[in-house]
Amino acid sequence: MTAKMNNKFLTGLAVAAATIAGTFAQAASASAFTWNNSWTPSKIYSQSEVGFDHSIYQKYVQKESVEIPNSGQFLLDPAKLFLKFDHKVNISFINEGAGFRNQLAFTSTGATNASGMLFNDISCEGAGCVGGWGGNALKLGDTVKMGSIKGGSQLDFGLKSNGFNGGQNIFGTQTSMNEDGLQHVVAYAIGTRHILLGFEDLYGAKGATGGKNQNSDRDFNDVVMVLDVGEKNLRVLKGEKVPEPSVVLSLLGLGAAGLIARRRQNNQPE
Ligand SMILES: [Ca+2]
Ligand SMILES: [Ca+2]
Repeated sequence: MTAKMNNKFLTGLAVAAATIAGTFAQAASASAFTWNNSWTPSKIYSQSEVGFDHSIYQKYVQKESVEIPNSGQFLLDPAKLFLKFDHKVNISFINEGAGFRNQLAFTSTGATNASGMLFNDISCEGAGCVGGWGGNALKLGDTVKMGSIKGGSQLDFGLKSNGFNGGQNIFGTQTSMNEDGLQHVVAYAIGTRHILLGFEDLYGAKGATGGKNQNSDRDFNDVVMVLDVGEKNLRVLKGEKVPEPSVVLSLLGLGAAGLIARRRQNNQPE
């Protein structure tokens, strides 16, 4: 990795994420991403149908086979994408530079329990695609609506490497739970409400061969998505102070239960 490459990367992804503190409201559960083979593909909307514009995110997509150096130091922790506020979460396809036809799924646990396959064939063809290796299933900016996710939910994402063609390697956000013990997801806060997610689909360390290793380039551009979590959630993920959603709860009359609980606590002997 040359200094020039480092600088290029720094002025791309890292500068955009430079203000991120990376503090999160809750720790993720220590479990691997569990794939459900009965999931069916989600409905895909064009970016014009959902008012999305992929073009402003293309500058963050790493060049093909260019390793992201020391990616850990720039990360939001993709294993701790906790939403504090209700939001209709969308995920949009930004690009892919992969020969594999990967699949992406999500889970939400906590206040909203949901899961599903988001994209079942992440293959891009045409102008603007990093990779043009067949499939042609997605256009830049194509979007899946993940639905209304309640505040108090933990989002997680898993990649099935070459899943459309029967691949079985599943890579999740929790590095220690991946079979090769390596990081396969990077996350960066972008703008006011979006999180950029980049995935590496090849097993093993950079250049490693033999066994299950796949001579990985560790470029993290094999699937690149943008997740809309809303402004308040992103601010929380960036470690900023945001007014508590309990204010809204009390307006709905649900605060009474909290008051009773608090009185009970106060009655406890010290
Ligand atoms: Ca790639
Ligand atoms: Ca790669």
